[in-house]
Amino acid sequence: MGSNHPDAQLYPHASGAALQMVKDHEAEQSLKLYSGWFCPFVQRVLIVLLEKNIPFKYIEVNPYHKPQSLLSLNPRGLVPTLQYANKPLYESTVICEFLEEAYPDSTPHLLPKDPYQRAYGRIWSDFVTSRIIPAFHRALQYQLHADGNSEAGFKEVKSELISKLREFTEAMDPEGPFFLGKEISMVDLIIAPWAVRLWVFDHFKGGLELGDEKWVERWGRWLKGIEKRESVVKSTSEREHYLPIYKRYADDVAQSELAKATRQGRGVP
Ligand SMILES: N[C@@H](CCC(=O)N[C@@H](CS)C(=O)NCC(=O)O)C(=O)O
Repeated sequence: MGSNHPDAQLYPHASGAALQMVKDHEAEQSLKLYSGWFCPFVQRVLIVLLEKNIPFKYIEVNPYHKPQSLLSLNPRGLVPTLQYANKPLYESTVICEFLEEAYPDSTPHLLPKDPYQRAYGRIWSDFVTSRIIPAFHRALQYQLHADGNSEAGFKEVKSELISKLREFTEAMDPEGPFFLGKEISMVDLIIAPWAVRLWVFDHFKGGLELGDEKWVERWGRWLKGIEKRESVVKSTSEREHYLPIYKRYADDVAQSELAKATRQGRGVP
């Protein structure tokens, strides 16, 4: 690992709306977030921090050129990594729930009070990480012209992703606009970074073609609420800078832990 990692050549920092957000979080704070501006797992945590208006310091690191400062906190060398009262935490979903618990007075509350609703949201948050993200990457990394692959195989991986999005959508509160109803909650934020990156399929893979079944209208209504959410907008960089990163996934040459896991049929690292 180190500077010769093939994915290390990245645009060096956030851009667009996210650049301003980074500037707003440059001052010293006891809570520090080690981030990669492009990383959807980081964006989960940023969305929670911004939603709840929790003070934090943003620290940009390149996780493909792992600095010692990151490795000494997180032996996995992945972002997001959080430093809280000088102690490290990692794993985006763990960090998101931790923030909810460690800042009980910061609103909105992202985990519902009702234990059933809370557990229900967790089932679907887990579904995002264990089913939707792997399906997203299998479809994105599929190489039509590779040995053993075919138009039918490509259709199958795209259909798999669509059917996962459908399952997720059909589990939503029918009225919404958010997953559990009127209020935004953790599960909305856990999937948001991938939902706002679905354009990669239009750009690199000829589109997903969700169709016009009933669930698509509900998905669209949910997505509209998420896309314009301030925390989502403020944690998103300019599309042109995501393009070279996602091109490496679309060409299936990315060497990130996630890209390798996808190739080997494993789940999210
Ligand atoms: N399971 C981790 C995944 C985090 C992750 O894969 N982060 C990527 C950036 S988006 C990373 O740090 N990659 C470095 C590498 O692959 O070596 C989480 O949820 O936080």
